[in-house]
Amino acid sequence: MESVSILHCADLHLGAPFSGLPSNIAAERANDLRRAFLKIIELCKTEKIQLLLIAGDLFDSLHPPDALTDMVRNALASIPGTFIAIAPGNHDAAVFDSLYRYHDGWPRNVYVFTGGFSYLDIPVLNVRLWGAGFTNIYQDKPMLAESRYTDTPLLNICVMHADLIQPGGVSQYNPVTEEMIEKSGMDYLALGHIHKRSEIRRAGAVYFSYPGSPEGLGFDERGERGVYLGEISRGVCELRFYALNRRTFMDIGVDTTGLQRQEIITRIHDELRADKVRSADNLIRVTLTGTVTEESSISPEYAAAALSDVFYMVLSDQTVMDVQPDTIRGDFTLRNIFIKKMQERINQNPSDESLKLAMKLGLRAFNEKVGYTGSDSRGSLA
Ligand SMILES: [Mn+2]
Repeated sequence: MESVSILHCADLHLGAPFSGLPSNIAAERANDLRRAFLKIIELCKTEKIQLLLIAGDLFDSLHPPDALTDMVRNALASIPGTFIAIAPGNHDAAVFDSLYRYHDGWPRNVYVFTGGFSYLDIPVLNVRLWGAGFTNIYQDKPMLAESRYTDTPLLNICVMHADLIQPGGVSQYNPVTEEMIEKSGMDYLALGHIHKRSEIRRAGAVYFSYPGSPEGLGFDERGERGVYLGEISRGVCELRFYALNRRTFMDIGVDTTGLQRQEIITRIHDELRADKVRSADNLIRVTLTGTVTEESSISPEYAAAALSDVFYMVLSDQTVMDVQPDTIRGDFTLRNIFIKKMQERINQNPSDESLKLAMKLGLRAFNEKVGYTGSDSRGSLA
């Protein structure tokens, strides 16, 4: 049976600003996205991919910088043996002055869907290639449609950016339901938009999937990330997931109750070891909960030093401090007065988190040098 080898990717978001991260970390992440793209190009060569499907949001913005678009076009031109289909998404919609509309600027092996649902035949691949492109950041009418032209000996393969919704639901991002997919008559539907990977799914005779974003774009995009690749023939879909993320976003929570400082750090390292990428490449958010004592309390500076092998770390300290007044030097110490006054104010305003933080920082000041430079949400760098 005739089959075609495909690589299905989506949501690379090249040029994303990573504005929530410090500028040097954000610059590294921008490089990581370019690296993921170039890795996809390399896979097309090594895996002899005949059809590369890019299901939207290849770029993070409507008008990415020339240096970026030149890099992308050169890379695509470097795999002339692979046919490339791009379906613009809501982030890189084919608006009137979109780079996708400068047809001369794209290599001959690239086809961009810059409008409504349509197809082109690629007889050499035995494929009828379907797709649609966003022409605006919103696309509230469904683009996928039934067509009698799917009645062909060619394989019907479709690429588009679309939001899979429940029947009766709504979306401004090209809504599609399983029922619509089933009726589409496709052999494979390559979707983009949802950044969390789906399994290879099936609606009736139609296989479909979301590969997700190949590099996480924030702490809500955790775990292994990558693309789908493999062979498709009529009634058969043999795609496998290929992880290519350079780094992993991780959310690490530790209940500090009863733990020493070093034990808390060990727990964090244990979680880091469970990930497949090197801990030096991870972006972690550490949330501490439970009760700490002055001795076990972890300052941002302590965490930064103890986890200096991690690429990027942000500490969210939600612990409650178990405050013990001085007993050795009698009751009337500066420290005890501070504790008493702070406790009174906390009792008056129990919901004011800044008072609890002030208590923690003040107690730290009695014990050690305090070089506290900002809120708990600031990160520290390896
Ligand atoms: Mn996206």
